[in-house]
Amino acid sequence: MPMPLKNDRFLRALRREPVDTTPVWVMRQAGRYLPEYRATRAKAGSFMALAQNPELACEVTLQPLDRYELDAAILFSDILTIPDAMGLGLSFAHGEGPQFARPVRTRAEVERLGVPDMESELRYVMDAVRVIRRELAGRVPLIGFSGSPWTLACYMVEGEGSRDFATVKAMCWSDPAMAHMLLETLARSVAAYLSAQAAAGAQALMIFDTWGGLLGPAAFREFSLRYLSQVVDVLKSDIHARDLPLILFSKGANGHLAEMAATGCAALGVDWTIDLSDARKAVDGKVALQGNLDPAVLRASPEVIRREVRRVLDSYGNHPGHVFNLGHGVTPEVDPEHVKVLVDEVHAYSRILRAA
Ligand code: 1CP
Repeated sequence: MPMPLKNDRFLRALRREPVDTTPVWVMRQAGRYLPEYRATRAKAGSFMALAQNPELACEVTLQPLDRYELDAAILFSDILTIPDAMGLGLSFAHGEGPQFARPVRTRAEVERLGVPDMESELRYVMDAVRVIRRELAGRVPLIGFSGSPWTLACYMVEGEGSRDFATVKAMCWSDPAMAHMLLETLARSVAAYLSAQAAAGAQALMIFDTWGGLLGPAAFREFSLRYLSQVVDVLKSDIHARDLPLILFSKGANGHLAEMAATGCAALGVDWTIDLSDARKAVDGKVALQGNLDPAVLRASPEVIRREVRRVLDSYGNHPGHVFNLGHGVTPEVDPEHVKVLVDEVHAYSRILRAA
């Protein structure tokens, strides 16, 4: 029998139920800004060796929880595990950006792609989920995650990170049928991947559509939102995932919050370019919101961090359904003490807000 949760604020907030204080976690909370993370990665030898070792992946997942009063853990892995399992050959050059040995460019290459087998080719991810759930022993809930079909396609076609992902966008315009074939395979893979993480013990699920905002409105609907929606539909009728809250995060797509909320997800991640009060109006209170402090604020002084945390909490106001987070991942040069300032201020100030 799994242990009952000692801290369920995060899950309660996602269900828009009342909580004693606003739950908080930080995107990329396990990462290069932590010296203990860098030490474990050095021990593993490389980022992929770390991600593929369930015990070490568990160790780095728990590191930020030992430092800060976080209300959720997130599986330590990467969104690019799916394309790697499809045979594209993932590596990280000198711990920097990702690179694929075999990017997908032609129709034949798209046709050859299949949905990976979750309990063999991606078994290391499911094993990590099982080990982390055991070691968490009910401290906080565990978030499983995937990239969105569109964001995975960006990396698979480009072959590496990029500012504009012009190669995949060119494919969308020059051969839309081929782009859709790729996105269909990815949507089935993402749904199967998240279902398998739910079966292994994940307690909430999040989809990162980091590059949704590169698309204009019509293209966003056609190449990103349509497939996010497909994944939500599959998960809603999936025996393992149907009771888990699902968070969708499309960075730079604040013009689409209402449409995204209409997919039936539980919550939306929000970047820092919109006030949460406006985001709440856009979704009409129908989903929870997660966000949205600008990660660059963590480079400022503790006084400024506290002030900006309060600004985000005030903007959401005293309503149910807020999970505090950054608007994107914490960056490597951030002082770990500044993350503590953020987490503690979220809890302290949101208690005051509730009492007011
Ligand atoms: O050497 C290292 O340590 C590399 C840094 C790193 C880390 C810490 C990478 C390479 N991936 C991760 C872990 C990771 N990636 C997590 C772990 C859980 C957490 O603590 O949050 C998660 C959720 C991701 C998700 C991820 N990977 C996204 C989506 C979220 C986002 O930040 O937009 C994306 C786009 C990636 C690709 C990727 N993997 C790694 C890097 C440096 C990148 C970005 C490359 C680029 O800029 O295009």
